[in-house]
Amino acid sequence: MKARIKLELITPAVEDNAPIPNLSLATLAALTPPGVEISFTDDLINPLDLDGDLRDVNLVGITCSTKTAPRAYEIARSYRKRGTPVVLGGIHPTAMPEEALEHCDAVVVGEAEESLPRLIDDFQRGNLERIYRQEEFTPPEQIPQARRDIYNPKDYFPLDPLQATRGCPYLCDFCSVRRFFGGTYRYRPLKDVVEEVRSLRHKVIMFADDNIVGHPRYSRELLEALIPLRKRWIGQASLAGLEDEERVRLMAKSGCVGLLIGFESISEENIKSARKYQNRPAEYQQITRNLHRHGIAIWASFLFGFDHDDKGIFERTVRFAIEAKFFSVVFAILTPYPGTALYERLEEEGRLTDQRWWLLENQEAHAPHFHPRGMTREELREGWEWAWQEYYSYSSILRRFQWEYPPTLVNKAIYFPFNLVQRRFVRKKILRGERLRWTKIPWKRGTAK
Ligand code: B12
Ligand code: SF4
Repeated sequence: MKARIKLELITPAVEDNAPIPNLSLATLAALTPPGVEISFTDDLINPLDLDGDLRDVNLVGITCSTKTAPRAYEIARSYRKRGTPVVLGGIHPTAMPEEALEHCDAVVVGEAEESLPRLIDDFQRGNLERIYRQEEFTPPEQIPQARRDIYNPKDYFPLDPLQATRGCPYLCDFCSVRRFFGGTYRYRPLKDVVEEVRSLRHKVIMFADDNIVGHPRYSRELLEALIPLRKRWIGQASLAGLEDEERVRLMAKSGCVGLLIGFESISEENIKSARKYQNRPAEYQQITRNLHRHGIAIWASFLFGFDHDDKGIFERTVRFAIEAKFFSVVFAILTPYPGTALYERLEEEGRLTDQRWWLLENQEAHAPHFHPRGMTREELREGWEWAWQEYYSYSSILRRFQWEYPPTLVNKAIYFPFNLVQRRFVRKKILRGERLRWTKIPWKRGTAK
């Protein structure tokens, strides 16, 4: 006879962040067998007071990325101290299962569509194992519709996240996705995706796919199926394929209003050494114009610290990004995430500053977590700060506004407020380093070199 149990699902947060609903736990909720009572805490919305009252439940499940690992471990230890068993899952415990097991009772490695029901069954029978791992990647028809009823939509931006595909065939050495989700696109049956989109309450949806236009035939069918649903959508796309004007036109027609695109570097040498072969800097401008012409705003992402970066890279990149008139830009310092080819290479070359840099107190403050080639760590950090400051200066915000293109909804209504909020983010988080919502990691003191 199986015991009825209460399961608490938690998203840890390490800093004030944009309130976007998390798809991981809504997916886990959908995988949980009936008869299990689910509660949910988003640490961003309702910060957990670990010295105060915690929920009285039988089992806790925490999702965990490398950024949130220290907080996830801290929450796990607090629950375990009260005698409540804890399961950790997600991208970081998958890369570092042994480390995660130091802080919890069981780890789910990889996807959980098959593992989670098995884990809950074992738990109800009093047989919890230490590691759960699926034999195969989840067949896409078994990806369930997320259960968005676990969170209060009023706590978040008015948009619904969903996923149509998993996996990525590209080889970018700094990225965790291929090893986690596999090197082919697995795409959910179109009818499942359409049905899920129809059920969504908001006008705006966010595809949490790594590349929503990755698979040419499937993406064309998906875009066509979206047209009659009259949603607006944002998502991530790889540059491969975006030079095709027909496809971009179809994307716009299907409701696409904005794309997060990993440009990563304007240097051809960096792109090659990072094995992001699908990016061709010589085509950046044409692709950008193409998207803008169809009213699709670009949220461009760049990384600094590649081996071919010199001290001039910051100015060259910012100049390029301002001329391209990107709606918004994220500048990140290249980060060796565990389980990536980049991590392994830097470790082999003896260039990591700390093998488990993510456990340092306030990990962001210690970045870069490696010794760059073309400049010192301090110069990389200063250049990165300068780039943010420059891109979100008042003059840049004015220069980047798209006067010449048709005023889309995004362009007209959101551009200035969004960029002014970003400007504030730069002052607070990038320049003053005010990222933390918690202050101590009791089991390890930071020792950045
Ligand atoms: C959407 C997304 C975002 C959105 C987040 C929106 C939101 N609130 O969720 C935005 C754009 C804001 C974002 C930002 C960033 N992101 Co992001 N993001 C993604 C992306 C594309 C999808 C995540 C997702 O929703 N997946 C769908 C769910 C269903 O999958 P899942 O989380 O893996 O869950 C499954 C399993 O892992 C497992 N599971 C997960 N948790 C748990 C918990 C338990 C208990 C169990 C049993 C199982 C389990 O079960 C699920 C079903 O199988 C992933 C890449 C990817 N393909 O996953 C990157 C990814 C997570 N992001 C990444 C990064 C680096 C970032 C940034 C740091 C980028 C930056 N430089 O600023 C920021 C950090 C934001 C922050 N402060 O935390 C990395 C993380 C690497 C790492 N080792 O941690 C990833 C993997 C991409 C990459 N290129 O490597 N991101
Ligand atoms: S960065 Fe994007 S394109 Fe490259 S491997 Fe990761 S998910 Fe694929």
